[in-house]
Amino acid sequence: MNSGYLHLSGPLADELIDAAGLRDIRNKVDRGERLDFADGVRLTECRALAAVGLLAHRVRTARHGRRTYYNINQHVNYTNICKYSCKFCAFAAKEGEPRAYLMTGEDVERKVREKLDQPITEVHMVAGIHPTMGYDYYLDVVRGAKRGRPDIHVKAFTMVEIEHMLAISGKSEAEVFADLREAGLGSCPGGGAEVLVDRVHRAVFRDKMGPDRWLATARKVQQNGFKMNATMLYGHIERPEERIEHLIKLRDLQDECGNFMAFIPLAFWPYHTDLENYGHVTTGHLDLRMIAISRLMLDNFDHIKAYWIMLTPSSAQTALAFGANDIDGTVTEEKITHDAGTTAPEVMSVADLHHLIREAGFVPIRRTTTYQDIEVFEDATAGA
Ligand code: V47
Repeated sequence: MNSGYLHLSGPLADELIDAAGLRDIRNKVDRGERLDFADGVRLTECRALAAVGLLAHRVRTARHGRRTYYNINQHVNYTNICKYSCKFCAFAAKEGEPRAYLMTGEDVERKVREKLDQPITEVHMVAGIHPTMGYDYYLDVVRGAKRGRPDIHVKAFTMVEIEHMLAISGKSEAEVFADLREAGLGSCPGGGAEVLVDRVHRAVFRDKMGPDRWLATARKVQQNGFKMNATMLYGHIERPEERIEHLIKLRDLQDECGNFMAFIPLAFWPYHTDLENYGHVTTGHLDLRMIAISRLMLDNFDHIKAYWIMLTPSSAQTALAFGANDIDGTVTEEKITHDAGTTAPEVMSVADLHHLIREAGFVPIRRTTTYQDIEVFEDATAGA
């Protein structure tokens, strides 16, 4: 495979991008210059999706070549009981409802132990905001995971959960982060950001934390030495320019703190939510555009993740040629998107992840949560 394929550069590629009206943006991208809000809006409007994807693929291959990451992970959604009633969520339940559940630290330990036969390196834990469980409960679920598998990386708690802990702990910020570190927290996932725009927040996320509080909590997490991811929940009532506003807010915070690892655009699934009859499930077109625009706007993020659970495996695979360099992991058991009707399976084998990555022309790399290589599968017969 030559570098022409890799970077899709040269006069023909340039001509295609220019014909799409993106010559000035191409020049900025080739010079490594930052794109501004107006550039981002034009990328949302450009009808020639292939040209937007080509530009994003250039950035992706310049950073990562054909390297494409995945990990062997396990999701544990430790409770669905939540004091909030966000319109976009099908997962949350109120106490006493038949579908409500609450895991103890021991339950989490058992869940993690159930999978000891698999080479899992990460447990991803997020949940509802329980109205009455105390601060120690959150430390217990982390400790439970670590007891179950002491060498596992615990990536847990969205900014909503972290802010809640800070509020109920009766302790200082530094003490709470020290407690979490001591319990075994390794990093934080990117959920809960939804759309970092007040209009959207007021309409869909009700009394849950708004954009400023999400960003302020992410700043605290990063200033206290934790790495984290960032997400955007797109494909509901937000406008294209609001997606760009969201990306620029994250880019600004990354300039300031620098501890975001990956950005993950999350495709909204509407079933069993209050937005079920609002519009459409996201399309392949929008999913690929979101990945590409994220890669182009977030010049200070190392990784763009195509989360196959929300994108579906087919779109996630295609996204690898539109700017994404990570496809998430085996996942094992996922509730949030499945409650909202995703058609993706609940688990993906390593062989299937390798197949998706290889068939699209990329090299699978099994990684740690913080993007250290565990194994590079250059040879088509290795490890799959
Ligand atoms: O915060 C909720 C979203 C998030 C729906 O950091 C929905 O590596 C689609 O953040 N349709 C949780 N999405 C998932 C998450 C995540 C996933 C994978 C990897 C990482 C990471 C983080 O799911 C929530 C919310 O934004 N969500 N409801 C729904 N109906």
